[in-house]
Amino acid sequence: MTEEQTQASPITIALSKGRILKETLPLLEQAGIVPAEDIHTSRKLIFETNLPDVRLIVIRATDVPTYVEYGVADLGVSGKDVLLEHGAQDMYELLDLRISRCRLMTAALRGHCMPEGRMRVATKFVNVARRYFADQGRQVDIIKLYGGMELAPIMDLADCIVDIVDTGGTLLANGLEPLEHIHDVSTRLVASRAGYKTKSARLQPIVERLHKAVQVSA
Ligand code: PRT
Ligand code: MG
Repeated sequence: MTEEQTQASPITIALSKGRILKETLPLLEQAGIVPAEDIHTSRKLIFETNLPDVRLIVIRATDVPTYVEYGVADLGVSGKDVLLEHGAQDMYELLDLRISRCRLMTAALRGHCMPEGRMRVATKFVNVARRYFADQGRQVDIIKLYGGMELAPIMDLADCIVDIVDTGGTLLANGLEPLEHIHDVSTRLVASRAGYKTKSARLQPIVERLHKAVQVSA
């Protein structure tokens, strides 16, 4: 892109759909960024805002790092769990938005001992799990699942799971208990390194306003 095009193109912020979105919109509003229509009821994926040069895209949480990494989105709002799983290299973590907080943990059937040798681990966080157990020198077979991880130990598909825990209620309801803490999770504002450099003059005021919004909401 030429300098002129960089100046003219809108700032695009990629938002994670679902529970993160619900907590992101009030923060954006506090920062003076308001979607031109109701994101919750619309089926659109791109939204203009009250600011003529800022638009929002609303996508699957796991796709946000990809849009940012390729420079298609200038900023992204993404869970730390998603960033860890994605790898998120060449990205700046600009702010901790302190919303949608939870923990990445291992969990297993209550009272069950872990096997001595190779362990089967069911998770959608395959990269996080692989790194975590490798760092500990533990031998594991990772089984990729897309949801309902709690079922895997019950059905003896796996010895343990790596999943998100908040209150612990879901684990409890399924006869599981949280075991090891892998990482604290909250939602982060990210930018691609390359993109942030070229548009920094326009991005910095937005980041600054969001920073203030986080402090006000804390
Ligand atoms: O669900 P889907 O596959 O469509 O998309 P998604 O899971 O990517 O999106 P969504 O809307 O579920 O949001 C997920 C993001 O929210 C995660 O990436 C986290 O960054 C964040 N987050 C915060 C959570 C939770 N808290 C949370 N409690 N994501 C999921 N959970 C689930 C968890 O998977 C488990 O089933 O809630 C259950 C545990 O909660 P407790 O309170 O019972 O322990
Ligand atoms: Mg979910």
